[in-house]
Amino acid sequence: MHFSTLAATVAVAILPVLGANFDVIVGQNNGFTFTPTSISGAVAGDTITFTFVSRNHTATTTTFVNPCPPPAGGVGPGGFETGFQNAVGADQPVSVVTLSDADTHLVSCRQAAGAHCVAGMIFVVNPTEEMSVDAFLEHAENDPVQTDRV
Ligand SMILES: *[C@@H]1O[C@H](CO)[C@@H](O)[C@H](O)[C@H]1NC(C)=O
Ligand SMILES: [Cu+2]
Repeated sequence: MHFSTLAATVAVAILPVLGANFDVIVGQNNGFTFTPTSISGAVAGDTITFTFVSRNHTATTTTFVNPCPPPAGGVGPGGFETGFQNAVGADQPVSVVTLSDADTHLVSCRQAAGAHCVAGMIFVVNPTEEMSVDAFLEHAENDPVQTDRV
């Protein structure tokens, strides 16, 4: 084995495995939005860095059919929750979530008892043909729980 190949092999064995990071902007242009609306190919150990740029939002895992509002703490397994991140004023808070699997996760904001969610504030980790951004958005916008509540 050539020395440089050996050195590279040793380095790979010793360095910790670093996951990929996905950047998501929350509330761009003061909207009820996650930008981008989905990420694909995310696996365990990858991170999502949510940067909150307006209002006061969360990124919280929820259910596909009745997503609004997402429950505090998020829906598991593999669920996550950033907590409320207020960007009113100068701060643009950042919340980093580490994924524990490569599953599909449906994410929404739980501000205002689900009103942001019904307004279309949704995001999908690893969408599928069935659990697509469009299908999830339709469930959010038509959530009967929220309709009853408002
Ligand atoms: C953000 O929203 C939450 C939930 O409505 C609220 O409890 C919290 O006080 C808000 N934070 C700020 C700084 O306004
Ligand atoms: Cu929100």
